[in-house]
Amino acid sequence: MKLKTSRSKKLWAYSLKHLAGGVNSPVRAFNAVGGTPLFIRSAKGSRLSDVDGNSYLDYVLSWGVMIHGHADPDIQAALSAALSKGTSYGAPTEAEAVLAEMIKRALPSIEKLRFVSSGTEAVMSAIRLARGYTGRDKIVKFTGCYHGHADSLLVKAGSGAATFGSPSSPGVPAQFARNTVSLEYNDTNGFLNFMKRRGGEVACVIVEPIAANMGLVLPAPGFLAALRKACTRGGALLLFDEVITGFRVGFGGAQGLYRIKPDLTTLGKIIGGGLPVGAYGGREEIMRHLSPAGRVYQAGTLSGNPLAMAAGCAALKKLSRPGFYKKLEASGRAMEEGLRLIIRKGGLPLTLNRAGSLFTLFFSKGPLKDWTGASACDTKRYAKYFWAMAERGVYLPPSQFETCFISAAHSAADIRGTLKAADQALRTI
Ligand code: KE4
Repeated sequence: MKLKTSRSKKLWAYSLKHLAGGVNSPVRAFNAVGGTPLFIRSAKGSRLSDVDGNSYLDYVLSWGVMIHGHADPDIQAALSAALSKGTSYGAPTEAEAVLAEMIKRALPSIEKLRFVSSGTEAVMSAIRLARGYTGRDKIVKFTGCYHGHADSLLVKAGSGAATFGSPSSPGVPAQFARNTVSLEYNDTNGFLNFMKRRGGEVACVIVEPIAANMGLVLPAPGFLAALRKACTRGGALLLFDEVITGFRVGFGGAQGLYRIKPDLTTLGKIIGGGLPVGAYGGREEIMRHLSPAGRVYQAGTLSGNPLAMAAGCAALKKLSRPGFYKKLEASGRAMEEGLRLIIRKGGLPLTLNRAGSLFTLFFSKGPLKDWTGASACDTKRYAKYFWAMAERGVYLPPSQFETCFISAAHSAADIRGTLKAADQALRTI
């Protein structure tokens, strides 16, 4: 049945008058799936409600932030208590150090950290720190990985496999892009060959240890270990961008899961409990180069904001409870088993990748292990699937190149209902 979207349509026309592109982040404009973006009125637990009164099981969860589900009572209570004391001081507070200590306990590779206000700000600052610490300019990233919109990272792969990049956005100076090379994710040999030739110029290698921005793509066996070894050997820093995987795939993040110790880590999303937070951290002997202790400059008016710190502390406290990730894994497994059954029964070329409570159904035969594969997906059919699921009360990421997230608030009945909707939706597209 067609969705009622008259109020979303009205608000879309209104937003287009005042906001650039009608949105505050491009993916929300639904360009990849067409139609009118759904305007959300409220959210609770595993559900979103839009302004036309439609209710959805939410698998975007604010792009992975809401691991406890929406409007979690403990996080709300922590926020109200903080709110009664004001909202921002621009001065040190106890909560900043408390949250930092909680993060350090979970991620022992982090000896010191700095809070900022977004994942982009965390990555941008970590790159500057890596360059300041090593005295080198070049950085290595992997095609299909997204690390926020800092200039050095809006770079597409060079024409030759391992040539330095060119801007992937107007406004990024070519000379910035020429300091970034974008290699194929999971191409261990290609990476090692590059590092053999140019590793001495590289300040840092930045990677999503589990890639979640081309759809979900897992690291091939040995890939992350090869990055670690080559960085150690060549004097480059290994930067794990765990903005998505941090506290998502386990309390110790992907670095805990794969037992790889990066030199620097970036975090975001979950650690803010729904408020704007990013963080970057690593070995003390690197972090001491950061102002005011060192000379690498970085600052921020709302860094360590008291409300965000209170929400982050409450979110992480709940994550550290025994059995939290076991329950999330059970939900992820149930979703995977159900979708694999549907894939076997149906005739469509589909591939499912899953890591814990992260999963992506690719409209492609697969296997899906890099951007070359992901970019060949049938995005038109994905768009039809997106709307067929929305009409059945399931809100998926409005792009094939994003990842679905499950929260602790998703019940077994929610998962079953989602699988029923998927089974029906896939027969209609
Ligand atoms: P933010 O600046 O959006 O807080 O974080 C940037 C970022 C950094 N690193 C990784 C691995 C990320 O996934 C992100 C942002 N993720 C996207 C979703 N894939 C945010 C959604 C959006 O851009 O609106």
